[in-house]
Amino acid sequence: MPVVGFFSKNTTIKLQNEWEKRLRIHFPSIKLVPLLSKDAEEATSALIWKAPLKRLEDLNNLKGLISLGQGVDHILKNDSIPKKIPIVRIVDPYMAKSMSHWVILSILNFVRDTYGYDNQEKIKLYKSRKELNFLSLKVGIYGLGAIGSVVAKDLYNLGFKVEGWSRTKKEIEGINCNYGENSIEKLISNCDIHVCLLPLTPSTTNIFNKSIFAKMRRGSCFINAGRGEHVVEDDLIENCKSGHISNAILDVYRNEPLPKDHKFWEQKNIRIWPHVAAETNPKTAAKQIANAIKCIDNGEMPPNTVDRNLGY
Ligand code: NDP
Ligand code: OXD
Repeated sequence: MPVVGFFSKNTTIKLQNEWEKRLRIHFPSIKLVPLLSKDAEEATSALIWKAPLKRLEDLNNLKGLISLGQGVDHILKNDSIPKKIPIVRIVDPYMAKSMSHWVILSILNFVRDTYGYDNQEKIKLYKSRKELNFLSLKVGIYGLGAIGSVVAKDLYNLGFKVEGWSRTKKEIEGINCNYGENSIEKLISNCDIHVCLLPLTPSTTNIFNKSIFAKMRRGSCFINAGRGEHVVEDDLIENCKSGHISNAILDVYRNEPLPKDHKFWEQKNIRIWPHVAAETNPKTAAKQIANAIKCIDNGEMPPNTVDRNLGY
């Protein structure tokens, strides 16, 4: 019977039971135990989100780690995890679609000026506002992976011009795909809407900074659902204040939950979402996680094991 140590940011026994129920559909003998409990000392794998990573050092039977999300930065920030322990991530088409819906919602709110109409409604003002012409807007998608490639295709199918950026070469019908460090410049200067769907690695940390914002077109819209550490927050605030960035829609922050006294809350053209753009869904993700646990127990390399050298 494989014992799996479980930890999620909102660890409740209810959530753990929900995962156990879903996982048992695919692997009936799986047992989930709280990562911080004595029982976890038996665990051969751990299913975790933002766990206290020191705890892993006590688990002598541990053979593999599984992220409860698509990102693994919350695990890789501890570089003392032995290299022989595979780190597996979720890759779920449900999450990619869910993210796509959130990005589309954010972009359409920008294009149709939803927030302007919300303000007019408060003062009972019945008046048309300037609408942007979507045919002349170009969207830049930073990161064309499991999520970014789906978002790019969906936006193209909605009629937007889309340009993308990744580390290695990609071919996606209808999308102008750039790759490699220097080609980020093309997206920065060619696009009106910038969507960050990158993983957090040493090469992508603070990538959206003063010098990059300065090269964006005046009035650009900036959307971040990657990680908070992709953005130098003071540089974003400065650009939002000056109107160089006309709207920023954020789902992720350097400190989560976003502290109540954070300047983002006061900045009227920054919209705050509480890291919900694409939440992990036990129903759709359970099969691949059960399979990963099986592989780990059999000493096999599970699909979607991350490359520790690349950091994603
Ligand atoms: P993938 O690993 O599938 O894709 C990452 C993409 O980023 C790839 O296209 C990769 O290029 C590109 N990339 C990585 N490093 C660089 C670099 N230095 N320069 C240029 N491109 C780079 O990740 P996912 O699509 O599954 O997820 C992306 C991120 O989205 C996650 O890591 C997480 O941070 C975030 N996320 C946020 C959620 C939310 O609710 N806010 C939900 C889920 C994920 P290449 O293809 O060449 O390797
Ligand atoms: C993820 C996330 O990485 O929700 O899955 O941020």
